[in-house]
Amino acid sequence: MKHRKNAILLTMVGAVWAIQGLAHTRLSPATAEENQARHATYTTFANITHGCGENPVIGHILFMPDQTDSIVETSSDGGQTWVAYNGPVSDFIDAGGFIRVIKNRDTFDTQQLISDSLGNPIGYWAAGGELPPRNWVASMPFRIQAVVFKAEGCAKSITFMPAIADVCQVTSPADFNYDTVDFWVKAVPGVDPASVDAKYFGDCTHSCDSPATFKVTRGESNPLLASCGQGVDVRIYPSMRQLEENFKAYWNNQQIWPAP
Ligand SMILES: [Cu+2]
Repeated sequence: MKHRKNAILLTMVGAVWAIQGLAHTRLSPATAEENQARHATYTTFANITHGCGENPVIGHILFMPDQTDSIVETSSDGGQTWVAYNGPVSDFIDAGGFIRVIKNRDTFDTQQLISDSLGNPIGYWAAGGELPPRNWVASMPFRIQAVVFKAEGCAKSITFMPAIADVCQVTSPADFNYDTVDFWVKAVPGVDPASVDAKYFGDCTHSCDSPATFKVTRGESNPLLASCGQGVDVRIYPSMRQLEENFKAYWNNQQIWPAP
């Protein structure tokens, strides 16, 4: 009996460790349903749960895939395997995924919008504050523009994978590592893991190729056409070009991160 109790206790301790190990920066809530109402948005929060090793988080940057040259993939087996889709995401959705930042200074004093080349707001950076390396959570609130699925498109869901960096030390890309910055980014296919570009995907000492997600499912009032069969799940994430362009914070026209 005593052994059994110990075994249960050990299992519970193991579970707690496992949960802590998984506590990367994620969105919550991370799911929503199609909403065709004008100006509809989904409210969510980026929750930062730890620093970089023993270093506090002093800056945070998040942006959505820009929907122009982002990588679009589809899955016909419930998300087990994904294949590149050779077309724009507008084959599947009318619009959606742009953001509105909810003003707040809970963790960081300064926030600025990041826009795509067409002026659509796709993200923000925040700085001027500090999240201790452990046992605290920063909750960054924002809204995501609601998604409308194209009636003739065959998507039954779309998952946005924003790119996120939690910055602990201002460095140049050459010094991105476990102690200086946590990246929550979907790795771009075809990029050499040993290259500088791959540094945007995260240090695998802690976690790499580990993006946050926001999944929107098709509404019941907009059923798939019979010609779509079972339909496909779609996911979209930033291209290498976008990562290089948007992983930058400017203040008074000066680049403040990464260090030049
Ligand atoms: Cu983590």
